[in-house]
Amino acid sequence: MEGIIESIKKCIEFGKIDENSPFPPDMKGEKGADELTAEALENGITPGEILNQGLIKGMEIVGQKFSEHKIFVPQMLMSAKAMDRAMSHMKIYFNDGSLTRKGTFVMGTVFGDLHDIGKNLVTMMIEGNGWEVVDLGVDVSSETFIQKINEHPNCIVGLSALLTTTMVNMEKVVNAIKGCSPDTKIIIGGAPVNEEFSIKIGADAYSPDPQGAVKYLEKMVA
Ligand code: B1M
Repeated sequence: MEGIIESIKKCIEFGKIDENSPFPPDMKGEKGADELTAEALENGITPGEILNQGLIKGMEIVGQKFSEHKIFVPQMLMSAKAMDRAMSHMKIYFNDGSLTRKGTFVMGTVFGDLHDIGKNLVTMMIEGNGWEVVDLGVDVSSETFIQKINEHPNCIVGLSALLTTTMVNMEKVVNAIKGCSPDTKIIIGGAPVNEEFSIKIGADAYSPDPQGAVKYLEKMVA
């Protein structure tokens, strides 16, 4: 049984979606995250074990490698696809309450900004680490963030911006959120921002990459 969990972890780490997927070339013809997750469930392995020992552990390795520049965006996207496929078998257990999420993460690219590739990587990593993600998309107003925070009490908020002209909008969003909901934690990221900027605008944290955001969230629920 340990073997199948290890194989699931490996499929996530290397982005092996299913038996037919040609990527990665050295795993061609082997079963992927899709078949192995279904098989593990059929063999009576608990959804919790599959999620925590296989899928999340695999995603942690992906995040670590990305932070260390050992893998790049395309590999990370393949891992996210493998994760998505495996999670399609797990949805039923979240719905019936036998699996629970670690918390809710509300994420968006701030108003004026249409870049979403980095945001999507962050949300995929966070979802893959066991969080419910409410992805608000791009060009998100302060009002929309506040509305979603009200709908998801105790959520943690993530803001992304890629332009020097929209990073200033982050400050407006942070002020608006903190004005209505001072205890809501906010993490920011995106190419033009840094730790110093995050402190200046009153955000609670900054991360240069998805893995840093995952670690911050983990700290919040530890
Ligand atoms: Co735009 N663009 N763009 N663009 N674009 C940049 C950002 C730019 C640096 C290009 C350049 O001039 N060299 C430049 C910004 C200059 C500046 O502000 N200093 C720029 C510009 C000027 C523009 C337009 C104004 C161009 C124009 O129309 N004249 C326009 C603006 C539109 C708008 O937003 N209102 C524009 C438009 C576009 C496209 C629509 C064509 C497209 C976006 C498509 C899309 O996102 N769906 C686009 C793209 C693709 C880029 C580049 C080429 C790539 C951005 C990207 O996706 N990077 C970019 C140049 C570059 O970076 N080489 C550029 C890959 C992505 C994985 O990285 O988003 O940084 P990134 O995310 C990282 C981290 O930052 C971090 O994690 C991710 C993974 O490591 N991260 C977080 C991000 N958010 C986080 C949140 C966190 C934690 C970590 O916690 C919450």
